[in-house]
Amino acid sequence: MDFNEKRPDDEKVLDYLSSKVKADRHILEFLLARGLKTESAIRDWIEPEVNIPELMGNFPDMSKAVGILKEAVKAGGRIALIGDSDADGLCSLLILDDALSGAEKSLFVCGGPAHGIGEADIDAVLKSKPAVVVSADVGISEHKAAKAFKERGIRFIITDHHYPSGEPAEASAVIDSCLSHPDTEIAGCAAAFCLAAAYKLSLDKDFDKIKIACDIETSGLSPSQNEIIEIGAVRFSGFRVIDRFSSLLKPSSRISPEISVLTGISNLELEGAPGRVETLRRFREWIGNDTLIFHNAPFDTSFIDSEFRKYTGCALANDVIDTLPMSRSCLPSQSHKLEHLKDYFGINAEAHRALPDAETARKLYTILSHFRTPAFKVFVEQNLPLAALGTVSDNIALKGTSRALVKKHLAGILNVRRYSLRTLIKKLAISRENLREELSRKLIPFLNAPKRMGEPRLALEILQADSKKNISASFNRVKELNDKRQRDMRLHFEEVLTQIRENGLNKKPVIMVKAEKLPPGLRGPAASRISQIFGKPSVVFTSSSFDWTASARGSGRDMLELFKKCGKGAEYGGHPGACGIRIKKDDLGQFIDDCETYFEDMPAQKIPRADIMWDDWLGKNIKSFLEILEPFGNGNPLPLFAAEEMNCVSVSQKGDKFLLRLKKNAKLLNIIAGEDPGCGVMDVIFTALTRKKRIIFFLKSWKKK
Ligand SMILES: [Mn+2]
Repeated sequence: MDFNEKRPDDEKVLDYLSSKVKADRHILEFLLARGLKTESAIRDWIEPEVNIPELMGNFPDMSKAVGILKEAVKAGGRIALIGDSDADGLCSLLILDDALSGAEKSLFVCGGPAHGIGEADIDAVLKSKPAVVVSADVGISEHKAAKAFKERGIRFIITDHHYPSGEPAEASAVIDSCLSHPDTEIAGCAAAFCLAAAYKLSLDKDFDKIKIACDIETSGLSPSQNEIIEIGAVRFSGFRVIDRFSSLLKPSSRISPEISVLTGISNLELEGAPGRVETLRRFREWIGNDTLIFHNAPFDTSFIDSEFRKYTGCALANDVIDTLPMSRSCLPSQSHKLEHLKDYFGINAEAHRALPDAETARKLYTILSHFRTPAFKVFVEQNLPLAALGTVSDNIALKGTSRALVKKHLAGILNVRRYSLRTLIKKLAISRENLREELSRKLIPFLNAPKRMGEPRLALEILQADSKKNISASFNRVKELNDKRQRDMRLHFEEVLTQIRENGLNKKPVIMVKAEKLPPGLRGPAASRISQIFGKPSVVFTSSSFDWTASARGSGRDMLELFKKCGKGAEYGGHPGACGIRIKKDDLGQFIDDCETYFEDMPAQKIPRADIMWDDWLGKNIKSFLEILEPFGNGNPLPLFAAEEMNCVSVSQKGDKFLLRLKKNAKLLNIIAGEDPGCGVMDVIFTALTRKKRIIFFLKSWKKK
């Protein structure tokens, strides 16, 4: 049986981590087994934070995009927002709409059956006579739209999270996570949130003014007795870093071991440091008359002032901003140490050397300067839950930012003030308990129904409604569509399943099925269900007069790569886990053959390996363990436990499942298994599911004795 083998130095790594991170050793062991390698990655997992400044900084075009919006709004120009018509696109539109409140704007959703901005959509947008068009959850492959806007002198900002098929569309600014940081998967609405939040931040009148964030390291606490040993500084304007200054300063005597530990600077390093006088003069010249920002400014300025006087002949005369009192006034109940604030705002930076701390002070200033204004705080509270909802709806891998969004902010959806959403949550009877499941089962399909059933504009109509009167009609219409969607699915999906079983398609490494009667809008959901049922990648085709269109679900495999390899001459797009392709009728046979060969040549997916030994957990509280690791789903599968040599006490049959009672060291384990293993001693790999607070187990493998 294939348990994870412990490597000899794992214990040492665990000892180290336990001393650094406050968490149960089993959790640390589990996260190591899941491939989290660094202390900060593990800390982020245990205490996830949505890192707003870092997020915005990831997009190289952010300043440009914000500049375009500001200019247009100032001139009274109209902003047209066009989004995909699924739940992710709709959430993106709501977020941008909120950020641009007060501006002249029009909202559109893509109206065609396929993903993308169609001709009719372009016409509708142009009719609104916009100065700027912002796309949401769509746009990176929209060459036609980009060209139409450019020809008319309309500036085009793309916010998207898709890979372009071919060259990216030409736009004035591109906010696409796939282009700027493809390693962190985020939803379209998270990309839109970044632009929206950056725009909100930029409304401060001092925002673009050049400032310098600084930090120093010193040989002690007293400016009269100790010295600066390192200076770090970042000159910036808005979100844009202009220049950095970083230098050690040779001290007049050796620094103490305590200071070495505290600062991470050794005497050896300082021996080779540049001279004090020259460095201080260079720094003085570098800062010019710009405003300086420090965290706890009196400490730093007293040192700098004293050394400036001593070595350059004049005092420190620049304006100074201190982020410490700013932090006290906007977060009254927090610790205000730079370290704690970093965690609070989820700012990533190495600690304690001067330049990284200056970098932290810059990010802290950017965010605090607006958190001080209640409007930004409210904006964040109201819109992060929408970004979380879109993340869930798009089945984004639950890692990093996306995990933090869902874990920390999804619950906030119940406090979103927008009338339409509040009404939907009430009408759909969404309960607080098992919120993610409730939203996935009720709200998200409801929002997706209009797109799937060919009336995409209805969902936007509902979400824009602001009174009982104008929401009722569209609500009832969407409800009808949603009911019909469910009926259609029930009706046609059974046929698809029968077709798969009768033709043995489920025995193949990838399930490719032609679902002629399935309404095209149900292709994606059908592919998801097939992958779920059979645990394999699936491709579901529906046909039109000249071509076949398919939706694919990866079940852990990269389907976009598959399309790249086998879909010559076809149009395709999406994410590795969920994507679509359109193929000419004549090419279908060849395509299916190529895909099957491609998968047959790939190494088989490994039998699941256990993440952690259950034996160590006998008698532990597994519920709290699961709560820390939640939310589970794409990118964060349920933990697999291994238990060795369990005694099978009894077996009983329930429907087509078997309930086993296993025992070891007087502890019982109830397992639901697919087959009757016969009694004996067995090793098992199993998952633990929290469903209505009960824990259910699945037997994966066993041996008889
Ligand atoms: Mn999306």
